[in-house]
Amino acid sequence: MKAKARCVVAAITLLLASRWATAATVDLADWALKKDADLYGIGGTLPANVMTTGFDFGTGLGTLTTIITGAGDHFVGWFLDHEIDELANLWYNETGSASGSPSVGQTWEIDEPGFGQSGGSGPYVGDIYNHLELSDPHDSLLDNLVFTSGNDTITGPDDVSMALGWRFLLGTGDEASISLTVSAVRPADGFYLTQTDPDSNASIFMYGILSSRGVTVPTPAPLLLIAPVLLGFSRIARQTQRMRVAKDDADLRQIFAKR
Ligand SMILES: [Ca+2]
Ligand SMILES: [Ca+2]
Ligand SMILES: [Ca+2]
Ligand SMILES: [Ca+2]
Repeated sequence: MKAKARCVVAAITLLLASRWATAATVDLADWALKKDADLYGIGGTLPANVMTTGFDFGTGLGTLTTIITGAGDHFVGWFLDHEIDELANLWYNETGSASGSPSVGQTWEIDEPGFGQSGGSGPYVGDIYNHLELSDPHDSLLDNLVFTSGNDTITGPDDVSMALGWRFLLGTGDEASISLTVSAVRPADGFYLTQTDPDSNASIFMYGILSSRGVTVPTPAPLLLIAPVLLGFSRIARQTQRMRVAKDDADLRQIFAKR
């Protein structure tokens, strides 16, 4: 019996070891926060009312909490560009989906992050980042769609990035707390976004909640006109910030091309 028990323990240990060995690697390549009129991004510093202690900026897993006060309309939106198993199968072999129904005032988007690098579904450039950047307390431009940019839609796979936004109204003395979580564990219910690497058979899940005292959700505003000049300047600034990432991508392509 003792030998049999030892066999069972050994089998379980082997199973657990193999699961650890095959666990996918998740990296956060880029992030941005739009808080009311202000945009924060990679290489910059987040404002003091964003709590990051529960979030790992290396893996992009954990919880980010933003506290908002001040009477009037508000917008809080997060853009996160994760890569799953980039070293094993690169970053553009991934897909995304939305599950459940967003809450009132909540918007979302899953798209290629805006660089249209080679690989994935070809010459396709997503508009998710521009949508986050141009959202404000009066309107969220997040399109509630997967891999759709203007009139262009792809089925993927491609480079997946995800965004969640909230519009809400605060009265005098009100306070809102927006918690955004990215986890490798699928939520039991509620609205959430999924990013999947089918080659790694691995997924991450992004969801959030707005909790508040005395918050009401404003009615939707008409679409704002996009300011092309503003868009151009911000694209240049962001591309400069992303040069390191782009270089890493180029290095990886060279490595894989040699294989
Ligand atoms: Ca991948
Ligand atoms: Ca889009
Ligand atoms: Ca990426
Ligand atoms: Ca990605």
